[in-house]
Amino acid sequence: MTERKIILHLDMDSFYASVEIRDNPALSGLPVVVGADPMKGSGRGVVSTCSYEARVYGIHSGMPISQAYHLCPDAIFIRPDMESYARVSSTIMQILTDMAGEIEQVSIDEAFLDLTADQSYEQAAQHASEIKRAIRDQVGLTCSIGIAPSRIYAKMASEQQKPDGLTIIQPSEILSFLSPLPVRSIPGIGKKSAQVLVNAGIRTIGDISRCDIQALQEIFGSHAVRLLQISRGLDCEGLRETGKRKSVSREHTFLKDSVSPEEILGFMHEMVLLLCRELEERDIYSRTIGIRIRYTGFISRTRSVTLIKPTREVRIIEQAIDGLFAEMWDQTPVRLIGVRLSGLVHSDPVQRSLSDF
Ligand code: TTP
Ligand code: MG
Repeated sequence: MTERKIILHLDMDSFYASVEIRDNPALSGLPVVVGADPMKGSGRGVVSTCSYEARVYGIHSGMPISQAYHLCPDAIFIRPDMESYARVSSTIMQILTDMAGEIEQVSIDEAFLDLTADQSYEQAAQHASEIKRAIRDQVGLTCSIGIAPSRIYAKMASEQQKPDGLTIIQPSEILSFLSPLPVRSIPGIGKKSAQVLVNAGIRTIGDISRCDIQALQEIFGSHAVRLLQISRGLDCEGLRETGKRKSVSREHTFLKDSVSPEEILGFMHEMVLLLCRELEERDIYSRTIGIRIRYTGFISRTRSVTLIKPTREVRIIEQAIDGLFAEMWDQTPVRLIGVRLSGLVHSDPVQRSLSDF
C-alpha cells in the first residue's frame, strides 16, 4: 500500500485587518473593516476583509462598503496598505519554507505544506504548533491550520476552528469529518452548484457520497468523478507545482535521534547525490545551498550559503554542506535533516563565464 501523504494548510486569520491591528494595538478588540472609503454610507467599492469583531455584525469580504457602514457605522474603516501586507506575507512564507521545506503558496495569506516526512499525525500536530508559535513570535499574528491526508481535506480542516485553530483529520476520521458537512464546504462548490444539489435533495457531503455517478455527471459533467472521490474520502492530492519550482529538496527523518556527525553528513551527502542527479535531468544549476536540522521538539534551524557561480557538482555542494553543518553542530540530538538547493538557473555557468571573455 502506498503511504498516504500528510498535508498541512495554513490560512492567516482576518489577514489585512490583523496586520492593521498589530500595527495599531489601540484597535485591538474593535470592529475593524479594511476596504474602500465608506464615505458615511455613500461610498462605492467593497470590503477587503474585517476583524472577527466586525463579522459579528454580518460584515464580510466582498460586501459593498456602504452596506458594511450601515451594519456598523462605528466600525474603524481603514484603506488597504498592500505593500505592508505583501511584506508580512513574504516573511510568513519564508518562515514556512524554513520550517517545512517546499511550500505551495496559493494566495497572499495561504499555503500548503507537505509534512509526510513527519511520519505520524502526532508529530505533524507538534510541527504545526511550532509553526503557529513561530508566526506568533516573529510576526505577531495568528493563523489557522488544518492537517489531513490530502490538499483539499487540509483546506477544509483549516476552516473548522478559525481563528487560531488547529484541526487534525487523520485518515481514519475522514469519513466522519466529511459526511455531516454541507456541500458548500467543498472548495470549488459555489452558491449556484450548491443550490442545484440542495434542490435535488443533496445537502451534505455524505449525501454526495451516496449518489450514483450518472446523477452527479448531469450536474457537474467531467468534475463528477473527482467530486465523488472527494466525498468518499479517497482524495489523495498533494502539493501542486507552482509554475517554476524555486528549489529542489530532500529530507530524512532518523528512526532514533542521531548524535553522530558522520551519520548525519553521510545522509546529507546521499541527498546531495540525488539532488544533483535531479538538477542534471532538468538541466539546471543551483546557486544557494541550504541545510535544515530539526531537533527533538521541532526546533528547526536552517542555514544557507550562496555561491559565486551556480553549480550542480556534487563535490562543491558537499563542501558547502560540510561547512554549514560544522557551523551548526553542537552535539544536540538531531531528529530530521534536509538539504535544499535553490537559486535555480538554466544557463550553463561555465559557458557563460567563457563567453564573458
Ligand atoms: P481570506 O483568507 O479569505 O480572509 P481573511 O484572512 O481576511 O479572513 P479568514 O480569517 O476568514 O481567513 O483572504 C485573505 C486576504 O485577502 C484578506 O485579509 C483580504 C484579501 N481579500 C480581499 O481583498 N477580497 C476578498 O474578497 C477576499 C475573500 C480576501
Ligand atoms: Mg485568511
